[in-house]
Amino acid sequence: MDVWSYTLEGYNAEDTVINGNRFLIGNGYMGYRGTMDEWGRAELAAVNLAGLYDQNGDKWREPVNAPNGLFAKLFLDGKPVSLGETPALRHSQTVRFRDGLHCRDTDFGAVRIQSVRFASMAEPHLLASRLTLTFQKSGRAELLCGVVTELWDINGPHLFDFAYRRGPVLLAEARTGELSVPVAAAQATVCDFPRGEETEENENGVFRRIRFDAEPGTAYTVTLLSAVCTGLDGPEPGERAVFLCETARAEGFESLLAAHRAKWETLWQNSCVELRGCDEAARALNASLYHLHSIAPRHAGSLSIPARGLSGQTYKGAVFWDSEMFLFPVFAHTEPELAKSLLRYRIDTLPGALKKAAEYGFRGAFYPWESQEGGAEGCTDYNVTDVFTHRPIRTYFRDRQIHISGDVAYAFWRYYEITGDTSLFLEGGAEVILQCARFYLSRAHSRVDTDKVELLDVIGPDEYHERVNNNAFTNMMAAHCLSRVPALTEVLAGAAPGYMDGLIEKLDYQDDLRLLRGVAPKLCPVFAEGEVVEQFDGYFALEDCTPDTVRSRLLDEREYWGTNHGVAAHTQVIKQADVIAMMALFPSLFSAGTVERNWRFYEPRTEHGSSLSSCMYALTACRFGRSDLAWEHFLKTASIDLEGGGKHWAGEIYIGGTHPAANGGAWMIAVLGFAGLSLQAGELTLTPRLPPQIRSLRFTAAGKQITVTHDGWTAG
Ligand code: IFM
Repeated sequence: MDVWSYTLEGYNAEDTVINGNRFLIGNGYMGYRGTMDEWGRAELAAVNLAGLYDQNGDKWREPVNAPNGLFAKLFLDGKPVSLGETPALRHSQTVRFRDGLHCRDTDFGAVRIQSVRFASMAEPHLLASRLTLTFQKSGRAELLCGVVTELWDINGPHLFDFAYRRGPVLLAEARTGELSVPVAAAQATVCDFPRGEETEENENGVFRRIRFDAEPGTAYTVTLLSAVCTGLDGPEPGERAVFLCETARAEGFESLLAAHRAKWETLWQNSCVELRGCDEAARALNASLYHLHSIAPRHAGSLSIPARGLSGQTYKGAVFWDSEMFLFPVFAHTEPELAKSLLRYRIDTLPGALKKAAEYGFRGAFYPWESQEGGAEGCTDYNVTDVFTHRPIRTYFRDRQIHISGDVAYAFWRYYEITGDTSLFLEGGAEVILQCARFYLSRAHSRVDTDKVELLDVIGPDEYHERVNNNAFTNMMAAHCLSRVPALTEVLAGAAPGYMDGLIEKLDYQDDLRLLRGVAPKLCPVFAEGEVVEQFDGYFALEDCTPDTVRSRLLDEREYWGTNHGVAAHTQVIKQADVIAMMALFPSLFSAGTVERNWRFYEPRTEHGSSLSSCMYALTACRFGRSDLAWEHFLKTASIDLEGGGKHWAGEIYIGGTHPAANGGAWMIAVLGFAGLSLQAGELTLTPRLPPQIRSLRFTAAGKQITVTHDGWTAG
């Protein structure tokens, strides 16, 4: 098995959506779905842009899809040749992980179409594709290439006032509806054979018709180069896109490809985890890291990653806690600059978090549950649609999933712990922590009778139980956040004398400082050695049953399990790791025996209805020395996007796409779980617990080449 690529033979129309995700290419600036060159809106072809959002009327705000400048459709003797429309004798689609290439090879009998496509890792605005057409018999061939502006949108349209330019480079320009941000996509073509050409524009875009007499046995090669720029990148994006296409054409496909490959190679140097012993797992792990690299915002110093990456507009293109808990750890260990970009996004969006807290009547920073541009809250009050009534259901993710602020603060602290670098605190990270702590101070309730401090009416990671009291995970994140303030003061006293005093003064924080020292211990969930931690007040009194029992009660496959009347709400069945997630994040607080006891209690009660769940179970199984129990969770997590797994619907809302959190989770299980890596201020230790299926793991950490086997580990 080639562990560096994935190929699917044959064509099945039903897999079109999944394949769009599975074969996605991207470079952090944009994602290009794994669709055929000749496909369009109906097949969900899309160029998904990072960080640019638009709201159409009162529909959901979502990221913008750019016009598709890699479109090319062949007509042979006047008839279209298109997969799905034209019978194919043979078809295959491949994604190559090592160098980020998408390849298709379709033999239609009369003609064979092959293409190689990439989203340049060297030039974030550039897409390139090379088509090779080989004919069986002579005929009149016409290749319609161009920039397609008929776009797939979930809550669109988002682009208006299209203007086209024809010439050696085709250009489509438009502006977003809400903020009038210009968006431009250009296309240049290169052909090396005699042909006739003409250009045209219509309501679907701007096109070039390339006509030629096809000779049997001859391979005709056409290179398509497309540049995408927006008003967020700088002035005159249209001119810039045309210029980039012209420059790319002068440089040539081979040279562009070489630069792209060289960049990919450098990315793998630091991040590659060579897994020996199980090819299936090795390939799934490579695929996971491939997806992470394809969506990592290296072009920006301050940007995070949406929950469905750049595979489309699902989940409104929003940034969730997934970024801090599942993506940040990979980058913090392999590419700290990128980890900083993810955290800077939270620094830059602090005003949005302050505003949200104030809107709910609290002080401090309440980060959006679904964060969009500038920290705008994308999560709506009605986030799921009921399959029976088709009415929106009131969900409380937006208002009650308050662990998000603690998750953000946790990641800032982890960055410091892993790297020993305090610079992010001084860039604004310290202020983020202080404001998150302030939020919990104003959100918590103090009980007169018990002297306990409580967080009431919240939602933990398990979203099937809404509006519960004292969710252990949430209380722990809040307590940790509060306790970071004195810890930070101590760290910065040495690293940046006077900085905290200035900040406390600036934020008028003296009273909060006095309060929080006493509050943190009272908020922290109570747990006893070897005991099962109750997920929230009253959880143990709920009906004790399994996910299968709950599933058997569904009246509709797509029915939503959560909310007040959901099938899981009154049972102990949980959507995803919750108490176990807490134990994974705070390993030093729980003994191996306690973790195992909790694992064995909660795992059979967990639906794993979120792609974030299995990773936490796998990590904790490693902690109590049972990597064999972790193995299935690892495979499931790592292969989710190859298998097209994960949930595709929440009620009537489409939630499909790639799963960056699981991709990051796969790395965490392999490196932090199986190899047991721990980095503290750049100093590493390893506690290997390889499962029997893995012979060895090799990866780079702290500049050293680590090899882990069943006999131990070496660092070279
Ligand atoms: O952040 C997650 C959440 O925990 C479960 N629902 C999906 C979100 C995005 O991945």
